Amino acid sequence: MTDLRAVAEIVDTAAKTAQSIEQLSLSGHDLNLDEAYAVQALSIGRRVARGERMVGIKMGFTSRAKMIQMGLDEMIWGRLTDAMRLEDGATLDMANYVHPRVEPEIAYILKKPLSGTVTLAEALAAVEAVAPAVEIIDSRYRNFKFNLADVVADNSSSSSFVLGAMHSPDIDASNLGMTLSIDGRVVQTGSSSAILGNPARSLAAASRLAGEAGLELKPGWIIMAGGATAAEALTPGTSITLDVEHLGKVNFKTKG
Ligand code: OOG
Ligand code: MG
Repeated sequence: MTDLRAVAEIVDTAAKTAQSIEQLSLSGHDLNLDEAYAVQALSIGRRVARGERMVGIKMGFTSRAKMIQMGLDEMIWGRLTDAMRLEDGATLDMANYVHPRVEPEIAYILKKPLSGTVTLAEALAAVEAVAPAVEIIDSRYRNFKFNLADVVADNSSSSSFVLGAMHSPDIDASNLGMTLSIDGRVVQTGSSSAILGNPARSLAAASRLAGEAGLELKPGWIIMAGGATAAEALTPGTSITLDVEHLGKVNFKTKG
């Protein structure tokens, strides 16, 4: 029997020290999906014990582009803590990451709890604000390679995120143009509709999947809908901007 606490320590330490590790599935820890989510919960428990606070969840593999890039086709989710949030315009120190990548996303901020299976309308009725967002993912596994259980145990590659300006949920975010640029050069273009046809569907899925794990989405929480395009690798000394139609820009820099 695998000691899930010991595995949680392995992934948490890798994230904390930005040291890559071998895939769990290749190093004697072939977890099933339930065990992988249990490891995720235990590793976030270690962060909470160090003083971090849970502030939401992120969805993964909610667009075809992301599924194709990573070779996996099942939706996953991960936990976000306050320590993962970077301010708009912040500078990210690459030394704190193994091999970070950036993704163009949409974020929802909740005003009401959400749990279990909900309709799209019920999900949207719980939203306080919608914002353009970038996620900085960073797999702790060597070469950014993993199977589904590996990535889930590694908190679904959650690493950092940046939110742009908050907007009224009355804005229809189902089909907004998204442009990701690095140093002013466009590297990814897409639409929010690439996220399950409408990112609000990802919010409803977050409620359902978290509910299956006994977790309720709480007022004030941030729900990241998942990358609308493939992720782009970060390099030092660059400026990254996401521009979302009607929602505006989000920017951060990497230390040179
Ligand atoms: C897993 C995380 C996927 C997304 O937005 O699809 C994700 C990974 O690709 O490393 O965050
Ligand atoms: Mg993401």
